[in-house]
Amino acid sequence: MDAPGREWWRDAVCYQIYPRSFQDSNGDGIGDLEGIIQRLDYLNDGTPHSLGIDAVWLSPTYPSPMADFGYDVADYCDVHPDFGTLETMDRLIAECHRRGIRVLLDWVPNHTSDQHPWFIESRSSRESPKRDWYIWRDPRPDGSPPNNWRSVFGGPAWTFDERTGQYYLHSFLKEQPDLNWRNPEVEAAMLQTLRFWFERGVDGFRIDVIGRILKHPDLPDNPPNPEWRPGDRERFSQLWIYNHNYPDVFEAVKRIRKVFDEYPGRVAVGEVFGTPEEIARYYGDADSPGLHLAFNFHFIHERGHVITPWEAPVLRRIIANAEATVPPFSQPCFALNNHDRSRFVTRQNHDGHGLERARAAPLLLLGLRNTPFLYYGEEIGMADVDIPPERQQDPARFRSVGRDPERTPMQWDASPGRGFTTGEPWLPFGPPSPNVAEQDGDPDSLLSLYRRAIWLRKELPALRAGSLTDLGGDDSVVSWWRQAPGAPGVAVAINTATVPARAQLPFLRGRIVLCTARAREGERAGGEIELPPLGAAWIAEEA
Ligand code: TEU
Ligand code: CA
Repeated sequence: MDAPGREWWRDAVCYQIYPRSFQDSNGDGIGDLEGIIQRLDYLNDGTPHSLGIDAVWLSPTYPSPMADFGYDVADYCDVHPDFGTLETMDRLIAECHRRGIRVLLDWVPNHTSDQHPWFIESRSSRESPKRDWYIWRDPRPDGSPPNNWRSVFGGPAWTFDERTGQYYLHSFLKEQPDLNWRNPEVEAAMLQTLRFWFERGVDGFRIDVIGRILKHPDLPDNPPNPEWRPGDRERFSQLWIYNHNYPDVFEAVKRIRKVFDEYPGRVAVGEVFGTPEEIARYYGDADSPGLHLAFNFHFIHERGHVITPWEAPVLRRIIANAEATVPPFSQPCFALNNHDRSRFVTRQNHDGHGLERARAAPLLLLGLRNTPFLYYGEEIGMADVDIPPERQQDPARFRSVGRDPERTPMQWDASPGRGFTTGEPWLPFGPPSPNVAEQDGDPDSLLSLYRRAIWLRKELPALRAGSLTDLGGDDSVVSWWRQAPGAPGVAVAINTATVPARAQLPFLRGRIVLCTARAREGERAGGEIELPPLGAAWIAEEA
């Protein structure tokens, strides 16, 4: 399946499935593992009629009270009955592997559910052998929490437990107590959960909020953020220096990596936040590696909650920063969407041109030197869905509506159940278009563009594995050049302006192999080409 000596994940196109929302197989309105199995041919049937996905990442599928829809894990070594059983997961892994699709699960090491047996034991008494598995502290003399840390989802990061008279720390919901990674027993127990799944054939993990697992040992107050203004989100009111990307995290990551190395071919992809330098640090060093890959979300947001504009100079800076910082033994890992963020089409629609930008998006994401992650529905241009107050599910309210709008069920067709369910979906569908059925046979559809992009990437070594050189560009055009030994070079050019623009190419003879305007594909290209408004193209060198 792979070139000898080259790890599969370097060439892979990955696809995030939010299991509740991909395919329901039993009419309860909740997506499940059996449903995912039914849809695997859509992801990769070995032909360019399918998307050509190489790996799926499933958001958490473990037993959970679902306070945070599975990111509150009650048992790391089982499957939630809503999704199936361990047997279904074994079959899903086998069915994926039969199609050459790798399987990544979601590992949540920072916190468990408050219903996890470890926490139930820990909170039972101050003398519990598991007391120190979580982070318990006495109140301050006035009864207030031990420090000023705020929860990511708002409110204090501490909850007082009447029974034992202490506070416990939770970086997210109070139903998600933080594990104490300074206790070696906790680390050992968590690492064992990785081995459990590796033994069952899982190919790797996306690691949830890895940057928070170790805090400053003294838990000091965080300093106020001087840039914060009333009305900004509360969690930005302080600088997270003692509970986020704290230096000890980077050493723990290396110990976690060693468990991955016990099982050949496995990959660790971290959900990390920070500057390009902080992201790069998660990869570790050549002689003591950390994560294989660390997500770079800068195309979504660079700092805090400010949406990254679709502007050539900004995109160019993000690419240059990643190229300059990620160590040479690995490569960047970009995503334009995930289950926590407003979808691209909506995010980039301030002037009504969101869908046009969404056509250029795959040429950016799949044209970069990186392991790209798509989010289900991105390939058909799904937008955020308005959720009426009585249907809202997500308890996290850092946006007024939480994260439900980007988590709505996959739209397979325009039927009442959208091909997703025969029952009542757990979140409303929104309008029946876009959907897979309407785009499937249409060569001009976004879905067809994604399919062509992914299959071309497999065919062109320069795109899959080549080096990247910035081609300069200007305020309208961001462009770069991909090159691999013995293979035709490929130029990627993206016009972020709403008027036509010209892109300079570094060779005299080439051909457009992919374009947001399909009619342009096959066109010969000289030293420069004209790009349509918000358009993009891949141009391959010809001998
Ligand atoms: O997210 C971590 C996280 O901090 C982001 O959710 C982000 O800060 C947030 O969306 C607000 O901007 C991960 C998971 O992806 C998320 O779904 C979980 O809720 C969270 O961890 C807790 O496990
Ligand atoms: Ca179901």
